[in-house]
Amino acid sequence: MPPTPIDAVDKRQDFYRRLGENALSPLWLSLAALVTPQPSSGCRARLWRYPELRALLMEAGELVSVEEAERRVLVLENPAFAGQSRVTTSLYAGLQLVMPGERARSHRHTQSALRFVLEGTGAYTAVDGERTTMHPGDFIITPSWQWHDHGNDTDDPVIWLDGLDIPLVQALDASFAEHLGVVEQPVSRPTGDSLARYGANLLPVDHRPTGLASPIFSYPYSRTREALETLRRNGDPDAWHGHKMRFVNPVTGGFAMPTIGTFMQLLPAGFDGRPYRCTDATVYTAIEGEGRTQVGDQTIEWSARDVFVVPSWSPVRHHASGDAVLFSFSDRPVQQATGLFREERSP
Ligand code: GTQ
Repeated sequence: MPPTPIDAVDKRQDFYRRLGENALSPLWLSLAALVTPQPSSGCRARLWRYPELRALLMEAGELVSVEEAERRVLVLENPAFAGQSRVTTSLYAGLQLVMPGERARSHRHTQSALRFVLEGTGAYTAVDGERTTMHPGDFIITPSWQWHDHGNDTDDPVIWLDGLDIPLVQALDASFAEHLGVVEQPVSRPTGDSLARYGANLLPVDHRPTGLASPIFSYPYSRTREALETLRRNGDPDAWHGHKMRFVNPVTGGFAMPTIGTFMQLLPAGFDGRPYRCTDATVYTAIEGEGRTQVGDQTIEWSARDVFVVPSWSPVRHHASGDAVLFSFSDRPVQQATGLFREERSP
């Protein structure tokens, strides 16, 4: 008997099925979606208003204990990545609440974390044996694999924005985590020690870097704000960014963390920025003031403590009504280290 003739389409279908059975796939069906002419994750611009976030977080405070939650956090999920705990393709963001008297127990993980304090004065986070006191606008880091626990001995709730490289570590499949076994790590250095040692334009004379992250755990807003104010007095803002600075590891001159870049910018009253785009999708929060940011053809109107996200390669224009200060973070260090970072200023 001659073989049954099958047409070319059936032959292909049969071929693709057999490829699948052999853990293979034809590149010609996926190439255009894999290697795109421009960034194409679908990541969307989105605003979270603080009053709504805060109300939901306080509800979480009543419904879930910090012991049960370990970290009482509402994750900011990009609408394009529902259920994936991503605010951008590579980064995670969340809002964390620690109520008066609470302790979030000590643990460590390979993911790096940043905290940007939005509300409450006097709570603390302990990192590597030192407690750092929190004030609104402070930028605090938890480097990879450092023990950290949080506590609030004040009479008011403390709320901060968490930024972590969770999706990035997930992509690399390099997650490790463990609990210390006691709620609080032993305190071995007084509060303020690392800031005096590494954050005063000085370094210990024989200092050798011990890790990739900045040895300064806390960048107090009082100092950041003072520098920005002086820059504002001294000259015109950059036409795209206003007065924009990046947080620095004083040992290397690089970013404060190896995977997450952090920035603070003052937009003077009436600032009307020109369009700018870059390949690092960015999470912003205002610590002072209000304004609006055009992201592509969308306009985001923000006030103090609102959080918004800008996708990769979307044109951004900032406008500020009164003086405004924006904190932001992105995966720029990774993109720069790998030669991927691109930016474009429009006239
Ligand atoms: O505070 O240690 O938002 O481990 C996510 C994971 C916060 C933290 C988050 C964490 C933490």
